[in-house]
Amino acid sequence: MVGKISALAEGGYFKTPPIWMMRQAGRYLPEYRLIRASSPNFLELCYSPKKAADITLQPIGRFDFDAAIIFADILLVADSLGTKVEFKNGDGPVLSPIRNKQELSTLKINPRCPKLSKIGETVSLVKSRLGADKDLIGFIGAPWSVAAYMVEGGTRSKFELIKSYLYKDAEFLSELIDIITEQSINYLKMQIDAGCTVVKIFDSWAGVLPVDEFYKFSILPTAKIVSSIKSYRSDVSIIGFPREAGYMYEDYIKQTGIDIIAFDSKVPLQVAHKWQDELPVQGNLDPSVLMGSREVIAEKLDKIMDNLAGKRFIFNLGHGIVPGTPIENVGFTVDYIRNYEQKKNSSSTV
Ligand code: 1CP
Repeated sequence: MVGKISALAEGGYFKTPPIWMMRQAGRYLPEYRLIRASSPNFLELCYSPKKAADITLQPIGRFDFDAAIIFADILLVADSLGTKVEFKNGDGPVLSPIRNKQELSTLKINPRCPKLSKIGETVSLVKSRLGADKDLIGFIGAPWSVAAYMVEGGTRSKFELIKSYLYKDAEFLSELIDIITEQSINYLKMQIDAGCTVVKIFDSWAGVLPVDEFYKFSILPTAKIVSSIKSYRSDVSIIGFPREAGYMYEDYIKQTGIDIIAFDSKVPLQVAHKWQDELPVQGNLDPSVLMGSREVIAEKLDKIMDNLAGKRFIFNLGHGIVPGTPIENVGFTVDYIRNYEQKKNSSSTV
């Protein structure tokens, strides 16, 4: 038996689309906050297989999502290369920055990093407890997005510093991206060996790249990762998410070799509908909609389903769930999508 996302990537179709949500394990869940309160260090929590497996399965227990995504973070790759990474409560990540060749030379590619092997243990634990009808999603940050945090030393709204390197020292940037790419391939292979059936590449900051640089620093490294993974295990499906890539989504789809495109809330549904002739699409409810009334949520879900459910589709958000999201609205959304077909048929026969 394969999960629905894997089946879609292999050409299957479901009238009722599979559903999961980005950041489905996280702060909007009281059961997550409970474990988190007893583990002040976020990275240590990621490296605790038993706790990370419990967290991964929390949203499956509550909402019966069609896929579990391993509780971890895209910045673990930076940590594994030797960068100091800290999550200060509420302020996002803080990293020891990599801004010159000397700092770059401190990074070490490590195919059997003991810390990352903890994530392999999490994958195995989750796998043993997850129904065979569900996909288990592993992930990495795309090299560009991980590099953005490493150069900036944390989250920035426009990533102006790393963007300056595009033009003043592209060679340094290429070297950094190559190192991240190689370590990410090692890490993805390990997640796949441990039992992930789907992997996702989060290029969260792809949207800050201009056209030429988008080819060089988003598409090319992603294509390299995809071809390595495909030659390693051709049965694993790869989801690409070049967030806010705008007009560049189509080249990304054509040139990276990904199996499924995840798209953000700014992509018009008619555009995603056209992409469905080429590959399954995943998206794109704005996470803030889940803060709205049931009427508003239903109206937005109708629009997404009417446009996309007729072809290969995975229901998801356009970005991660916001911490203050009412849990009832997540449950309402899952039920609404699952009952949609039936509701449509009964209203058309009245
Ligand atoms: O305080 C806490 O409890 C930590 C909050 C948190 C969580 C729950 C962070 C910090 N990371 C995570 C888990 C996580 N991160 C998952 C697995 C859980 C799931 O999806 O259910 C995943 C897939 C990620 C991926 C991730 N981390 C991305 C890519 C997706 C995206 O949101 O664009 C990014 C950019 C990060 C970096 C990150 N991790 C955490 C923070 C606060 C940040 C910075 C975000 C930013 O720069 O705005």
